[in-house]
Amino acid sequence: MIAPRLEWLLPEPLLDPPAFAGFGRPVATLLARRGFGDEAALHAFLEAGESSLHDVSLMADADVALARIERALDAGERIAIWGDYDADGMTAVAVWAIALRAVGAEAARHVPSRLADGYGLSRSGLEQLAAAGVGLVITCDCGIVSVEEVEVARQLGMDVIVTDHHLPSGALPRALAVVDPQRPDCEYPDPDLTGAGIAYKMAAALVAGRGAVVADLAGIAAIGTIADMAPMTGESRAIVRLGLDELARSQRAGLRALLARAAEQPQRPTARDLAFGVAPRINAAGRIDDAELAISLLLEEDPVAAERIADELEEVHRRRRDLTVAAVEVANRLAAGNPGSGPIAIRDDEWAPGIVGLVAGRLADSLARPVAVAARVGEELRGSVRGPRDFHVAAALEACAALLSKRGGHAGAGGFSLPASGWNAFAAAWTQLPRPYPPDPNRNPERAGLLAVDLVLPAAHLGWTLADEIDRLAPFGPAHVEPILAVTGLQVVEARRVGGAGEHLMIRLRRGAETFDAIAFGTPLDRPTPEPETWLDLVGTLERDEFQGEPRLRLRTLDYADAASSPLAARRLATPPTVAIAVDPVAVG
Ligand SMILES: [Mn+2]
Repeated sequence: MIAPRLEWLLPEPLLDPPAFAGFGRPVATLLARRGFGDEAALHAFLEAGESSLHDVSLMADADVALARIERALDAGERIAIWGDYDADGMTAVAVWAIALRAVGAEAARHVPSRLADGYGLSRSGLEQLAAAGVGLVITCDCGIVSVEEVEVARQLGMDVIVTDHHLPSGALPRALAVVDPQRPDCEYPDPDLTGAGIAYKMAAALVAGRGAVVADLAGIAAIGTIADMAPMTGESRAIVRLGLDELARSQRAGLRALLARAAEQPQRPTARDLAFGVAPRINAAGRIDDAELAISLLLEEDPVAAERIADELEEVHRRRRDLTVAAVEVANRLAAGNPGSGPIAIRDDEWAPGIVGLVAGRLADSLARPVAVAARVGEELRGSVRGPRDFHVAAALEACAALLSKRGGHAGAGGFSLPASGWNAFAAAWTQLPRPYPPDPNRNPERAGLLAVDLVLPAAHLGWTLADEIDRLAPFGPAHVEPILAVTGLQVVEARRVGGAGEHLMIRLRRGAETFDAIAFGTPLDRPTPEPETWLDLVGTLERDEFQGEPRLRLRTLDYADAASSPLAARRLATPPTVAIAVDPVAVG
């Protein structure tokens, strides 16, 4: 008997879902669960695009900022873009650079080095810009907390326009304009835009205002929007939909070279390609090389140069991947010495500081515990924290403030630095923090191994109609995830281990006279292989792929269990006998 490996969180059955034109009962059930009340709301969501964008003037200071940029353009004043070394920040820089070029200005670019400078504005960088004759600095994806540095810029005779989406820390910087929907006094209807999303809104307004036309602004902003995990709702969804269309048709040599390497079908890139192919490549440059490498690729218009830069970035990406795999292996060994469910602190001075966030993320996901990971930079340790939802990372770092030289972040992620000599004291304090944090006796620590199911489905519904309907709900992302299905009524034909070390499990299943394939990537080796002829319930997502040149569907499986011991068994028994079918008595829901 095979029991489930994870705990399946089944949705409450929905007996009478509303109808949505063009969607069958299963997807209609899903849509009702996601809060769509009527056709109009659903249509607005699915067709999000140009008409769903809000007027940028609704953002506090946006008009002041645009007027100041106009003045700089008219006067031929030197403009600099100050960005960040992650994919959101780098794509925001590229959006501004392309837009300013379209209206006749070649802007200077300044992206700090993760290693040498760290995040945000700095005195030395501002002094360089002032010495180069810059009169106006536009920040993107940073600047809202750079209160002191904005004073430095003023003393150097430069105006600053801050565009950012991070939370202010108390007083706003005294910049000429502060464009940030997280400003407490900003009444912009959509607070979830990323740095690249805000750059797109502002830059598109600038270009339109000057009567110019330029391609690829939404396409590049879509990359940053997805990289920064913006919810796939609201204006971010509209930018991603517009951007995917634009990327498909883009003539920009750098984008074409990047998509050729990072998208499954470069002529039809998807949100998944951006998340798992494009964004990691751009991020790799900022993590272990120079952010400018990725930005120059986004901007490149010459095909020969684009190929060369794309190859170079590809190599950086491969190196970043190898470094991460090796570091996660070591980190897992180090974490094994920390039983329990409390916070963990891990340090290895061999690790590249640019990958500690990735290592912390992998461990926090697999262990469902708060994880702090640090590496050495000179006399200092730089670290990154990720944690489950019951652990407020920024608040927890605040509790260790006395032991840290720098700290910052939000609920789910954060960063810190401290003198190398202070590690033991920090690790001791950190690992003693309670879970949940802040302590709340009514909140249970999140457990590892929960699997939230969106829809329970008899196998008869698995097919192209369902796949097409689910496709129409894309792009998926936070707040609108790819539907996870629990499927029942499948009998095993054969199951076998595949992959170099047998780490994946391939299951061929039968429903009636047809076969249906399932693939479970990364199935632990101690998981039993299902026996032929047994009935299996499976949880996973519906995936299109190609087999011997023919399109086919398969279930990308996250967990499976014998029908008799699966969490669906209880629901099967609850079904009235009048609708019971021998092998398939579970209703959609
Ligand atoms: Mn960002």
